Amino acid sequence: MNHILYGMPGSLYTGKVRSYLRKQRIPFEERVAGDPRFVNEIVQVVGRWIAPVLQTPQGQTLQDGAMIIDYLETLPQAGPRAAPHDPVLRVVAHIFEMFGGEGMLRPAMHFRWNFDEANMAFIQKDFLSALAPGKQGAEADMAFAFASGRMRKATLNFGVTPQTAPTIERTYQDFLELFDKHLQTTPYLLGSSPGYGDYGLIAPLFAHLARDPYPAQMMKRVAPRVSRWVERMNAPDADAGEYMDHAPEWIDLAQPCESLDALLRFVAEDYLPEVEAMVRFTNDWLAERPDLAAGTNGMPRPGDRHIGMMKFEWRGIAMEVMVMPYRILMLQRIQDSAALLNAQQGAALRALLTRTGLQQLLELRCHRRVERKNHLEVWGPPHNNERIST
Ligand SMILES: N[C@@H](CCC(=O)N[C@@H](CS)C(=O)NCC(=O)O)C(=O)O
Repeated sequence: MNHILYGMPGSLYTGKVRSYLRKQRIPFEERVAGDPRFVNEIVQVVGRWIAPVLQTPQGQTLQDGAMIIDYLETLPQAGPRAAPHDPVLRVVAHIFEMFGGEGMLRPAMHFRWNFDEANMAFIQKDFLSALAPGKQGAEADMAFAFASGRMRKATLNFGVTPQTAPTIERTYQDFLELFDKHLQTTPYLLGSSPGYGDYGLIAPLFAHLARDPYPAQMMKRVAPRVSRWVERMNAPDADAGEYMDHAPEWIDLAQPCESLDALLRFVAEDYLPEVEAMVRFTNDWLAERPDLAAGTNGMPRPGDRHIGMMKFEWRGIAMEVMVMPYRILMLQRIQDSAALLNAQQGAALRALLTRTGLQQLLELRCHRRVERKNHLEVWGPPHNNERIST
């Protein structure tokens, strides 16, 4: 039996896992979330409706894109590992994994849900074929109204409003230009094969930003190399003929790479303020709940994914967004990989992050770790002897 991937073509996080499975040439079968086996069996096991879910040939059920890739990395594969050999590059890869999967939700959701004239006919058909296969008429209309209503609400809760939209559009275009420039010399983010960073970035850049009609056209116009990278990320081979033999196996951080620095500076401006605010909010939230049992998430409905709404200033604009413990888990991945570095590597990483404005990513910590249990994010035990400060 093959691995089975449950998700849908229009799903952001499914795209991350699909791309990985293809790149590793791991045989798999994809099933849509409207498949009765997902609705009747998988949702019961996972405890909530969420995609992607991977079922292994041994019958194990795994949820969450990052956890699924971590599991698949332990298998003998045909393709390149997601973790770069250089441990410093690995930290950089996890920074882009977090930024792609979390920091880029605003442009992804904005360009999907706020361009109805260009997008809606496609999105409706695309959603229905995956969520309600075979359904028509009023039943289909109701299914789409429910799904799109939820996603439009989520769009607002991620911080996409009429006040923030013009800046989201402008800065997404900046990102496209920077990434396009970077791809001039390398087919993947950090060299000749895809890594955690590419898998993070493909999440928003495939289903939403390369596939929905309005942003797809924009990507082709503004950043043809990014559009090619999206194709490449879905190909089982390296699909990088245009680089001939010029691309480095891995980017050498000992040499200046201005286009990578520029991307990291973009992450610092675009996302670091939100990470800072999230850690502060979460530490206050935890301080108010000193008795929260380890292994629980403290939510009235355990399947809920955000602990509250926080305000912070984003590029000079007041922004209000959900605070999601999952994002703390992604931050921990960066910090855990940084903790493995020796003194020389640590110094190289600090130099890179200091010159790009991201040094705080290594310092911002919550008073309790986020762990995963029964397919949910839960709080780990309180740290012992740790200075509590917010
Ligand atoms: N961090 C999770 C996020 C999964 C996620 O948010 N998936 C979306 C689809 S792309 C979903 O299931 N949304 C349903 C909902 O929130 O109701 C992962 O990587 O698996």
